[in-house]
Amino acid sequence: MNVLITGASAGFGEALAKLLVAKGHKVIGCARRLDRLNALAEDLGELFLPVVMDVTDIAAIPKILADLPADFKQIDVLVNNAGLALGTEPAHNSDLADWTRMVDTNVKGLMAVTHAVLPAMVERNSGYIINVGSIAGNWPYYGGNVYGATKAFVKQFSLNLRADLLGTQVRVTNLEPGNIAGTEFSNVRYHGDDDKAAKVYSGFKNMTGDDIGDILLWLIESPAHINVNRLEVMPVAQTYNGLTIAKNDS
Ligand code: NDP
Ligand code: 8X3
Repeated sequence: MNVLITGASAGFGEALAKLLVAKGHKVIGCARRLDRLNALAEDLGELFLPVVMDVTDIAAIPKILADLPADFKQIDVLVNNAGLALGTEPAHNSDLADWTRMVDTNVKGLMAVTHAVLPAMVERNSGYIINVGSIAGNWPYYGGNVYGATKAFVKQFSLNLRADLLGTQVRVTNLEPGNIAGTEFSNVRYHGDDDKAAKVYSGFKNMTGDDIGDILLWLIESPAHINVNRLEVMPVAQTYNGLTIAKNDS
């Protein structure tokens, strides 16, 4: 199978690329940092094709795909994984530039790659799009504001894609992970404050990018007649916090 992964230079994307190549699949590994992709290519060999793609550069995406070498051109599985959170401040203290970048990457970038890849899947009547959403798209939390809203978009877009694909064999899944350690996610979210990022994962048994890679591999290798619509996963240490009331009588 040929699998295109956006955000293959770190975290979930990198973990999945390694698992896929070990199983003999071909991977088109996309991201902005070519040095990291090249290092992966050195490890993984010719089944891994490093491709520089910034998903926010929407105009460039169709040409990047059109220029893929012949044996990587057919995309059987698209894993829309590139994404980021920026900041944990409440909305009234947030940076508008952070909000805009999250929308450009998590929403518009994901839309653009999907738009470029989907028609060929429909034409072949076969293919699989896995969107990496988040629990933040399901559950509101303090400081989640625009990040959570982008992931709610990803969830509903995934479900609406399936509605449009009725009668075809093209599958769509929204994977909704909770708190996952060992990736760059929190380092990016805290704008490079690595101490703050590390504290997010201290004091409990973490899930890791490798756990998510395993789940993605399982989805990709699942039988072609099954569509997993949504899959929410969390470490056992994490759960819902419930509704709350700000009391002024205590
Ligand atoms: P990482 O920060 O470790 O990896 C993010 C990947 O996305 C990197 O490869 C990065 O590569 C790439 N990326 C970021 N911006 C762009 C862009 N504009 N164009 C192309 N690639 C881009 O994060 P995770 O692996 O943890 O997260 C992956 C996905 O999972 C994200 O969508 C995230 O929102 C989601 N998620 C993460 C959770 C977590 O707790 N870790 C939980 C739930 C969901 P480069 O910088 O080289 O471009
Ligand atoms: C990231 C998971 O719990 O930090 O999507 O929102 S969480």
